[in-house]
Amino acid sequence: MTEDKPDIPQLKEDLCAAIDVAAGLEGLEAVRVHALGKNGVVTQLLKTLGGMSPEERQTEAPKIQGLRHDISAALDEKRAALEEAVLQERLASEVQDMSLPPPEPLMGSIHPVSQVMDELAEIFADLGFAVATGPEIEDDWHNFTALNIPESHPARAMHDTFYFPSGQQLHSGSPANGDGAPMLLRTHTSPVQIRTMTSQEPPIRIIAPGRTYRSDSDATHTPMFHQIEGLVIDRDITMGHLKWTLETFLKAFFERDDVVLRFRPSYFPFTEPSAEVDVGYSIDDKGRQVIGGADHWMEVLGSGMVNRRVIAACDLDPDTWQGFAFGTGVDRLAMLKYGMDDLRAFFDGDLRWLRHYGFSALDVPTLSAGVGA
Ligand code: 2U9
Repeated sequence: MTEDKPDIPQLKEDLCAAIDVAAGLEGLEAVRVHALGKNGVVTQLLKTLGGMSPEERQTEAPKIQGLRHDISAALDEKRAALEEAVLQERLASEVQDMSLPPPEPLMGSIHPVSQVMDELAEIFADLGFAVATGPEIEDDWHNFTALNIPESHPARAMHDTFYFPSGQQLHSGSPANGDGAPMLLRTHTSPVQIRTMTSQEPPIRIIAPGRTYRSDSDATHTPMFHQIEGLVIDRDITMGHLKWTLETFLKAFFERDDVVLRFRPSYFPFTEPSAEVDVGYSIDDKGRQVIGGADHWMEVLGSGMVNRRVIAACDLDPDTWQGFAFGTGVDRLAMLKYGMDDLRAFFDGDLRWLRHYGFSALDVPTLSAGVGA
């Protein structure tokens, strides 16, 4: 071996000794950089292969590459041993206190009105209906006039409307709003359907759930209550479509196949013909009303074919477009399904009531799992 030739066995011995004594992962990394880093001793040796004659390279290359391989393997082995030691040390020093109390249970609950609104959205989504919303402060045209309830109409008085002091313009942009007519709290969600009909092309299939207001307060009426209305506008729509939709909806909502409906002729200014819908129920051993059968009847919905005048008010041709609509009270549906007897308790904010009747935030209504899980 000539003078300038490196002593590979010696180098290997020195590097292996350094690897052996490396105390931690950082120390080992320093040895790796010293040997195999960009300017490491083994790397430098590998670079010398380029300057050798083919004969010399044939004898030297296996030695240098063997050195790199051995050092690399020694480093891997030592790293695994050090990592294992670190793990063992953590396992020995960290303790799990199995006597710690469990986490606090979830706070709060979903109000039955929100739960029923979610159930309704789920059921109607399955039937192809989108959810539409609109302002709770409305103008006269969207809440009344467009719905075929002109100023002199007795239905205006029936609605017990909350008006804002006149001249107070909180909202603008509707055709009949420029004349200073007072704004009002919507008395039904129907203006949402009017806004949809004037801004979207048919076919339309929407439900409009939300808060509504009437100056009325007793055991069965609160000044603020929740409604859901539905609207379909398309070609060749008949009362058959209305009947099937309401039957399918009520069967899904009450989760029973024996729901029986009765359609009674009625009158609403915005539908012609109009029908009130009763659902059959019976009384169980404990005197409770149970939906199903045809022993007794209770009114649950109003409905009808959308009045031609309403379609025309929204600038659609009533000879081309027809539709059906329906409306019901969400609070009332919640009471019927979940057995509450006093509507006023819905809005008292009594935590005991909410704990009793509320739903878990984790129980999201789905058709597959049952909408009222
Ligand atoms: C448009 C056209 C027609 C919605 C309808 C009813 C019948 C109805 C009441 C039920 C109980 C309200 O909560 S309640 O007091 N609603 O009886 N609602 S048809 O008809 C419409 C709506 C919008 C454009």
